[in-house]
This record gives sequence, structure tokens and C-alpha cells, in this order.
Amino acid sequence: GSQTPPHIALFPSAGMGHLTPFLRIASMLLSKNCMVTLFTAHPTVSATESTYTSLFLSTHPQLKHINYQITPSHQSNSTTDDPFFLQFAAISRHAHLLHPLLSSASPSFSAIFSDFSLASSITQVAADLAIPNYMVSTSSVRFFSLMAYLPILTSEPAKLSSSSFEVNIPGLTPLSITSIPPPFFDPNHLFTEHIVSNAPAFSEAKGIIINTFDWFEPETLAAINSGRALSNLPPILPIGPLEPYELSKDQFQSLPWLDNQPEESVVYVSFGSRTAMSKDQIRELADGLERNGCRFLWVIKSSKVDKEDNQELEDLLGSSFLERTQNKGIVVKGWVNQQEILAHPATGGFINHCGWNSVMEAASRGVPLLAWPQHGDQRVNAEVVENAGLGIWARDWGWGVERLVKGDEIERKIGELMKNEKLRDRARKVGEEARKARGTDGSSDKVLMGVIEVLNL
Ligand code: BUP
Repeated sequence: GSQTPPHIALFPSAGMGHLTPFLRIASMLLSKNCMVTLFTAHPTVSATESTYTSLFLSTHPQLKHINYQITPSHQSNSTTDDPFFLQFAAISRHAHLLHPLLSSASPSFSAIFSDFSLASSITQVAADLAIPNYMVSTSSVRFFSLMAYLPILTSEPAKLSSSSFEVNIPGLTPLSITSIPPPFFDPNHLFTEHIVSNAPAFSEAKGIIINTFDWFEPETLAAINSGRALSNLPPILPIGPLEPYELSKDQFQSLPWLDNQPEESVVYVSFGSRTAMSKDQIRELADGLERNGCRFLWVIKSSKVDKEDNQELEDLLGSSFLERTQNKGIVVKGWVNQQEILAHPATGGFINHCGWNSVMEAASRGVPLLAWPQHGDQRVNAEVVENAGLGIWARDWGWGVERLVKGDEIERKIGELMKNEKLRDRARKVGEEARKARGTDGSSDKVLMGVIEVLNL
């Protein structure tokens, strides 16, 4: 091998769900003595994305950073007004900017790690410059397989029809039709179009890096990596659960309340950075928590983009709820340090949307989940969570917007989450397996070391 360490370019896409895994990968690569340059598109959709990037840079001075300017798409497409989807497309449109930035780097790049949502544009730049491109898929392997097969599904409508029961990807266990993200039934939806046009480039990558581990998704990984399913794909490289990097404590609201709660007694409730619940659903959830009587730590978001979230807690919940439950729980708005909450001994359960980063964070800490998927990949992820035994899923609650889930239903499910010793034991076991996977010589550690070794040749 050469004497200089590999130099890796990282290209995340929009939203915390996409930025977070890249920052964690950056930190892991730096600790393994690689050189890393992080490329970020400016402006970001959420304020949190820029805050986290700055924080990360200040704690990782070895990281190089290139912030390139893009012109965001402000006007909504006729099929979606989701600012994050619009930003995927905007970043892809600016791929031409990357060519000079990549070719002029010194030392030159040994590899690119790029978000799957930028696959086709980055693949082209990487090929022009003869830099190996690894793709990073930010969801489960199961959901990745659905995206990879989406061009075939949308080209033969009979294969993806809301009137059938399941979707078959040859070589994999069928997916329930109810788990398919609703936009996928509309070939003209911006999200569908975006995935369909990027999926063919998946097979051009040197490998697909995924934040998962062998033990957690064994069947899907084995089927793809043995060529029994989706044989056009490069190897899937499970390197998770990605190691959270240290965050400086004073940047977040501190939660001393948690320190005073009994072990494994608190339900942590959060639906990620992109889900805003309706006011009615927030009230029912409050009712469910109160009826159950559990201790809780609830992070509320009432708007999709953090910059626009300015509703007061009293308006959302009513001041009497906050008074009645003041000895039982706390409700907060704004950003919390989730990895620290999940690691806290008082946290005993997690009501969550099954964003994949959250799933892997819960897996690493062995915290059982009550899955309440809201949109996108989250139902497919919930299926994976259920199969691995990390959590329970109230399938009949539907997607977030499908129906109002009532307080008494929520009360019962919280009981199942918090009082089920078998579930807790199994979740603990998941935590042990997760730690094993990423520990020295664990399955995920070996995969990452293998990638770095190839780049060193
Ligand atoms: Br909200 C919130 N603190 O207050 P997901 C989130 N997080 O640390 P999402 C905090 O953001 P997509 C908060 O730990 C996770 O790493 C959380 O990613 C962290 O869901 C990340 O769980 C959120 O994948 O994104 O944000 O809905 O839908 O794109 O996966």
C-alpha cells in the first residue's frame, strides 16, 4: 500500500436523517486515520443541519469541509411540497459544480461516499474522474431493496397495485402492500420519479454502505449478497450501528429530570426531525400517556421544518395537561440529544416513527420500540424492527395521517411496551448483538476495515 492514507469525499443529502449517518461515518473514518472532506450544499432546509455541521467541524478539526452554494427549488412540484424532496432534486441538479471541486483536491480522492438519493448525478462525475463511488443508503436493507426494484415495479403496474396484497421482489420475502410508501403508487410523484431515475445507478457503485448489521437483517442481506436477489447490485456493506460521535453537552437542552427517574421507567416519545403530528393526534397521544400513567419524556414537533415551528406547548396540549402530569413526565420542544436519552438508564421504551437512524440508535442501546410509522420507509422499517424482536408495531394504526388513533388504544400499547419482560430481554439481546457487530473484529467492523483496506491498495 501507499504511505498516504486514503482521502474520502462525503456527499450527504438533505435532512438530519441523511446528514447524521454521514457525520458518524466521517467520525469513524477519521478515527481510522483516513482523510475526509465533507461536501455540504448551502442553504440547508432545516436550521439543525447547519448547526450540526458547524458543531461537528468544531469538534473534528481534522475534517476538511467544502460548502457549495445551490439555488434551492422554492416552488412546489404539483405532486409534493415536501421541502426535503425538493432539496434532493435541487442538490442533484447542481452535480456539475462538483466536478472541479473533486478534480482539484490534493491529495486526490481515493473514493467518494455519496447518498443514494444523489446516485445518478454523482455516479457520472465519479466515472468521469475515475474515482470509485460507494453509495450510502440511509434506510434498512429491506427498504433499499424496494428502491432498487422500483423501476421494474413502476414499469409494470400489475406488480405494484394497491388492490393486491403484497409486492414480490424475486428472492426476497414479499412486502405487504400496506407497507409501500403511498407516493410509490403514483409514478409521477416527485419522490417516486427521483428514486426511479436514481435506482439504475445503484448497480454502478463499488458497494452499498448501510447502517445496519448482519444479525439484524440476516435474510435480506444474505439474499442480496449471495446474488439470489437483485443480482445486478454491488455488495451491500453493513457497517452499523454507526457509532455516535461525542456532542458537546452545552449545545442541547439538558434534561436533569431524567437523572431522577427510576431505571427503565421512562417512555421516550419522538417522531424524528421531519414528522409534524396533527393537533388532534397530539391531544390523543397526551391522553394515552396520561391514562397509562407511565413516566414520559416527549419531544413535540408541530411543523415539518424546524425554522417554522413556533407553536407554544400550552396551545398544543392545554395547560391543564401539563399541570396534571408534572410529576409524571416532561414535554419539550426543539432539539434534544437523542443518543444520550436512549443511553440513559432511566429510559425503558421508545415510541417512535421508525426513522432508520432512530431504529439503529435504539438497537445499539437495547431499548424496546413501539413503532408508529408515519410515512416514507417507516412501515418497511417497522417490519424489520418487529422481525428482529426489537419492538412491537400497532399495524392497525395506519400511516400517521390515515386515522386518528385514540387515547385508549395508545394507553394499551404503552402497557405492552413497558410491561413486557420478554420484549425487554429480547431488546437487550439486540443491544448485545449490535455492540458485538461494531466492536473490534465484529461483523460491521470487519466490513468497514475491508473497505478501507481496498482504498489503501
Ligand atoms: Br427530532 C430529533 N434529536 O430532537 P431518523 C432527532 N435527533 O438527536 P428523521 C436528535 O436525528 P428520515 C431530536 O437521534 C436521529 O439520529 C436522532 O433521524 C436525531 O428520522 C436523527 O430517526 C433523525 O432517521 O429522518 O429525522 O425522520 O425520515 O429522513 O429518516
